[in-house]
Amino acid sequence: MREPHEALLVIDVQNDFCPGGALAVEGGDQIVHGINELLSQFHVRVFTQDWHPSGHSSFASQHEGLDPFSVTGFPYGPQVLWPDHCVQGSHGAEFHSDLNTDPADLIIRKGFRTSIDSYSAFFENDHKTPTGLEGYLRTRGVTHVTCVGLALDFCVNFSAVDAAKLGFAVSVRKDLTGAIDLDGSLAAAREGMRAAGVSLD
Ligand code: VGL
Ligand code: ZN
Repeated sequence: MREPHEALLVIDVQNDFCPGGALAVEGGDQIVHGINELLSQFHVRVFTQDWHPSGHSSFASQHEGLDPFSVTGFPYGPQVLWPDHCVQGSHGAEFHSDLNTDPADLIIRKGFRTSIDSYSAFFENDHKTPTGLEGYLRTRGVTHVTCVGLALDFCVNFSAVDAAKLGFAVSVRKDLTGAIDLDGSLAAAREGMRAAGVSLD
């Protein structure tokens, strides 16, 4: 068993990020068993769920003439345009059916504001709007966060870097993640996490 001040953060293990899903990560389903096993070691367990309204501004379908995986300017900076995914209430937004969600203390939903995307479990993509997770973890006495889930180069990366910036000690269990790897995003994510002091093992 881990120490009481250590939390496990299980990020976006949802059907749309698994093979057959709208934004599938290769092997995304193969991490589920390992995550289930790891859950029993932690006192504090938080899951995130990407949870977009239909017509979300991050969907390429809302931008005439722009293709999925292209990048466009949003008020808060560059934003990748995604295929429609994790639409609230859809099968794609549900957790993978083999993921044991019973041990979750808290399930935090993100990306539910139409005009702003949210990769990180802590802040939306404006890097300002908080999700409330920081306060939750602090009031539970958490100082260490272990991140697993999907996708390593987007939501896991942003969550891990934000956690480190907030002063948590952060490690990412790379074997329990999977990457989208879009135009060098994986290499950039690795470098960003390293620079933020995240341990990637
Ligand atoms: C994610 C792209 C769009 C993720 C979520 O979970 O990494 N990536 N929405
Ligand atoms: Zn999303």
